[in-house]
Amino acid sequence: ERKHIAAVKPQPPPAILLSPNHSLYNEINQITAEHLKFLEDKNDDGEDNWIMLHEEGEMKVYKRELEEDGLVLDPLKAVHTVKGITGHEICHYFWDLNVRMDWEGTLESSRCIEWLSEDTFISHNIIKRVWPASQRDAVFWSHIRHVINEDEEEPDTWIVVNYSTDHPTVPVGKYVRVKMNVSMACQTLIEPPDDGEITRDNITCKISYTANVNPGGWAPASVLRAVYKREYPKFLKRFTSYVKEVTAEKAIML
Ligand code: 6CM
Repeated sequence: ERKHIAAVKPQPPPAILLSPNHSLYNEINQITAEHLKFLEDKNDDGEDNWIMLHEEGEMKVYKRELEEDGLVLDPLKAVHTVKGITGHEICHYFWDLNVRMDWEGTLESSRCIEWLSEDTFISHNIIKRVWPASQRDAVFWSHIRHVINEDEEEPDTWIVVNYSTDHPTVPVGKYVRVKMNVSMACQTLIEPPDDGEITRDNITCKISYTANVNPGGWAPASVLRAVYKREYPKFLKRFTSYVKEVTAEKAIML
């Protein structure tokens, strides 16, 4: 059954669809590989000091407290399991800039500044102002990739990485520039029905999300931590419901 599914799936490229001569080629492959390695190590970074921030049904959000020069850098990770959607769908909608503003609650605007390749673009994002801090913006590349599992019995992984970069057309100006390293990775579990085609009732998506955000300049620690505690669970709920809603009547993207 599983072999049949694998056989009809298109084969993904082994790496980014970008010329190896491009100045970001190594960085994008390396950062993506680091996220995949962290997943393979079962999110174990050698220390067990993750603090539970929020738990709701299958969704669990954790943070580690980290400050540098008075700036809150708390790494965040979350896991979630959602029925009825695939990892390809989750990653597709997380990556697709055309729909970003349909589910994003923390951005004021988002626009593409350059396409690097079919699977990667750079965007400029203006973040909603949080009182009493100055308003922030972020420039990052977004890369989507399908990673085939060498073990045929194990599910493939879909991953999106959003990673801060510089771009000559958007110098730091009006806003404080946030630096970030974010990943959304998914695996789809398929429970094949005894007969007939696979439907949305037969699929479950396991999601791992990580965010390392540097606010880039002074922001009151207590306000920032309160914003994170409220906004990350809200984002995960809103985004996954959004994907369920928009895919419900569509063909399954395996
Ligand atoms: O991952 C998320 N969204 C992605 C697509 O937009 C992208 C995120 C980019 C923005 C990350 C900004 C984090 C918030 C920074 C707050 C700074 C405010 C300072 C004022 C504090 C007093 O990867 C979902 C992001 C969900 C964020 C909660």
